[in-house]
Amino acid sequence: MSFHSSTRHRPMHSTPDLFDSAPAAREAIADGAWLLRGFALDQAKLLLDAIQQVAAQAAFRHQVTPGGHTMSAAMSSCGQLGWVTDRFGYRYSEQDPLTQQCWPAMPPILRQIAVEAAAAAGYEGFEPDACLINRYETGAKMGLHQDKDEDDMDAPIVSISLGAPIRFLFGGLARTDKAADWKLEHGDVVVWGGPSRLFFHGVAPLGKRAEHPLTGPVRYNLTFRKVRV
Ligand code: MD3
Ligand code: FE
Repeated sequence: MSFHSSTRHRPMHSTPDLFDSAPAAREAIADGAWLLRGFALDQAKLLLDAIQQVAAQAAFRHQVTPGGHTMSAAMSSCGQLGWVTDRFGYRYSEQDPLTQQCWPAMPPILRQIAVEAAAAAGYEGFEPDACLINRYETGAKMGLHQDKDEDDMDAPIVSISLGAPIRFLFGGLARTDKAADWKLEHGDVVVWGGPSRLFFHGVAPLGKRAEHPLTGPVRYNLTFRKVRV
């Protein structure tokens, strides 16, 4: 995977030419979690096209939580399994409840970048069977939660941010652990494995002025998961 050199963090006096041939920068942001700034930048347009192709078959929808709240982020899924919530609970499902059809196949361009990002973070052989797609419009957010509906807790989760920037929050294994605050921007990829796989996390409301030339005032987040062992 190529890497946008201007997004690299280099020591102030290092020689740019030497540094430019180094592997993509990875920043440790928690125990087992790596931030790969700009890892998906070169492919961003293709990824956005693939999202639209998925959404043409499995429309973005605002799901309802078991507590009766309508989620502010709209969601879709592709791959073998999609994540569904309704009044009865959360679960992974092989069918889209809106169409009663299988979810669209995971576009190869999506799978490929997720597998490459996992490997770049030290998780070789990642085989995602689900890709969840979140769409945030102005004010949309996601409260602090853990991702634990997957059977396979050894596999990492890979997340790709596209479009408008957002403040991402993550804490620790307990809901009350102090949450750190990171800005996630277009093209950023985060790989969550090891202990961080079960850390509480969420995103602050998409800001009124947050936008990106390719998406306008909209942010997409892709998360790749291995659900079945
Ligand atoms: C840390 N999505 O879909 S991505 C989700 O920006 C979700 O749409 C957020 O949380 C979003 O479940 C955050 C970053 C992320 C994703 C999964 C994680 C961080 C994670 C799983 C475990 C720990
Ligand atoms: Fe999550």
